[in-house]
This record gives sequence, structure tokens and C-alpha cells, in this order.
Amino acid sequence: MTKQRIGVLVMSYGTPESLDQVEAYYTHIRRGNPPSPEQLKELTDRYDAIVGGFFPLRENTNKQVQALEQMLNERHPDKTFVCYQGLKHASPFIEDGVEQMVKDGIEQAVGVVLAPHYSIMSVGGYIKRAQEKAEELGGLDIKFVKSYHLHPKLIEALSKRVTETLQRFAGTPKEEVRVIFTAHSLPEKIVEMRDPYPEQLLATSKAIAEQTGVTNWQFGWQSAGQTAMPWLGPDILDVLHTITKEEQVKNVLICPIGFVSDHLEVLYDLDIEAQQVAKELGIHLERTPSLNTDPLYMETLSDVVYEHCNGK
Ligand code: FEC
Repeated sequence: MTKQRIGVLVMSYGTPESLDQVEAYYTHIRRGNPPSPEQLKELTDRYDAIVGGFFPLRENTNKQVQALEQMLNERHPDKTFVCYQGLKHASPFIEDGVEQMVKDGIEQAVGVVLAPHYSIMSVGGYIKRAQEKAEELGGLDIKFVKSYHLHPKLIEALSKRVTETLQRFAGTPKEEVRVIFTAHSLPEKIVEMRDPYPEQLLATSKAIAEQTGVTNWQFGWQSAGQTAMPWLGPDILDVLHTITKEEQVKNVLICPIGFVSDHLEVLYDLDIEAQQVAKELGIHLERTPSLNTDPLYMETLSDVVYEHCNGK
């Protein structure tokens, strides 16, 4: 009997492959509007500060996709899982991934995004593009994982990181370290749209705090865009200033729960920019390591994909 083949469209943000691709990448993020020379220089400088000749998100996504495929096939030998990448802002784009599945004769598929929290502006956008391409081509039954922000293995993986990284504050009682959970900010208008994103992020934060016994915590936004419209705040950099001034906090642990991989928003926005502000304020700042291919994260993805391919 031939095994059932399931296509898995693994969607991720995408990154350029070299500094000379940054302009095309940025133009895609800006929906076809090229950035001004100043904007381009600002972004290229940020990549230049972290990359040293290679773009970590690309390699990390490749490794996550390979590890997920391997885990799905090992855990469910009655089926054959074939993973396809679909990137939001770089090649292979989401539409390319869907097209390849159809070309390969896949009839049943599951789509999952390498981001645990749902927003109409983030995960919703990935799903819409994949769905539209699948409808255009026909013949592909594709179901989507919308979020997995409270999956017990995800909470366990993040909790382990919080507990382990707290050890870096040797001699400081746990209650004196402010744990700040962060995620990418989005335009404030999502609140009027009753978007679940802020609520899901708070739920993840609370679950980790409960599992680790951390009581001194708060949530902060990061990486907001520079546009005329207001973005969700408070921004992590403002939070660092406020807690120093108003509460004399001296020890901070940032846990970026909205991201699952080492990339620009973690390696620059937190490790360079926030670290610089912390230094100026006399704060000892640490960050939890990214999930990357942590087996617990891979198990989380494997569980949610499998549930969806069984029609749940
Ligand atoms: O390492 C890399 O090369 C890529 C890092 C990267 C990740 C990422 C994840 C998210 N973003 C989200 C929302 C927005 C919105 C805008 C926006 C713009 C940028 C720019 C860069 C960038 N994002 Fe990103 N994001 C990453 C990188 N992002 C570079 C352009 C310059 C800048 O604003 O800094 C505004 C444009 C728009 O309206 O589309 C909104 C969200 C996530 C987390 C979920 C996910 O991974 O999809 C939400 C990684």
C-alpha cells in the first residue's frame, strides 16, 4: 500500500541573501515602494552590524524546515511528509511553495508559520496568500495552523530558557530581575479590529511566568516601524528608561516570545540597540537564546501539523 503524502508549507519571514539584495527585499516589504536612500542605508547598516557576510534567518529557517520534516516522518511512519518553504518577503515566496507542491502532485497539505501568535497582519497575511494561490491552481486541499502560542512544549522550551538565563544574574535574587517578554509591534489599529495578537502574547507570557515561578515580569513591544501611524507600545527601549527612572530596576532579562529564530530583530534590535541603551542606563541586560531547532519547538510544530492533517 502506498503511503499518503502530505505537503507541509512552512512559512517564514524571509531575509536577503547578501547586502546587495537588501534593497529588493525592503522594496518587497514596502509593497513595491522602493525605500529612500536614507532608509536603505539605515537598514543595510543594521544588517552589516550583525551579519558578517551571512544572513542568519535563511540558514535557521532551512534547518528548522529540515528538522521538522525529519521529525514528522520519524514520528508518523504511516505517512510521508514533504516540507516546502514559503517565504513572505524573499524567494522561494509563499506562492512558489504552493506551486511546487501542486507540481509535485501533492493533494493534501498543511500550512504552518514559524511564528506562534496570530495576527491578521502577520500570520493572517501568510495564510491569505497561500490560500489564494492554492485556489488559483486548484486540486490542493490545504489546512492552516493559525497559532500555537500555548502549546505545552513551546511553553516548556521558553520556560527552560528563562530559568537557565536567570542563572546569569549570579548573586541577584530572582525577584530582583525584571523579566520582559517581547514581540514585534504592529500598528495600533489592530486593537480596534479585535485582533487576538496582544491577548495571545499576554497568555504566553503568563504561562511562562507561572511555569518558572517568575513574579517580577511585564510585556514590552519591539521593532516598531517608522511610519506616521501609531504602533503598539510601550517600546522596549522606553520600558528600559521608565523602569530605571521610576523603579530603579538594575537587572533585566528579555525573552522575545514572538520570534523563534536568530535574526535581525533579535540580533540587532535587542543584542545591539537595547543592549546599548541598557549599558547607558547601568542595567545588566540578558536575553534568552532563540528557539531555532530546539527539539521541543520542533515537536510543537510537528504536533500542530499532524493534528491539522488529521482534519482537526
Ligand atoms: O533577519 C531578517 O532578515 C528578517 C528579520 C525580520 C523578522 C520580522 C518579523 C516580523 N515583522 C513583523 C511586522 C512588520 C511590519 C513591518 C515590518 C517591517 C520590517 C522591515 C524589516 C523587517 N520587518 Fe518585520 N521582521 C523582520 C524584518 N515588519 C527589515 C523593514 C524595515 C523596518 O521597518 O525595520 C512594516 C512593513 C509592513 O507593513 O509590512 C508590520 C511581524 C513579525 C513577526 C511575525 C513573523 O515572523 O512574521 C509581526 C523575523
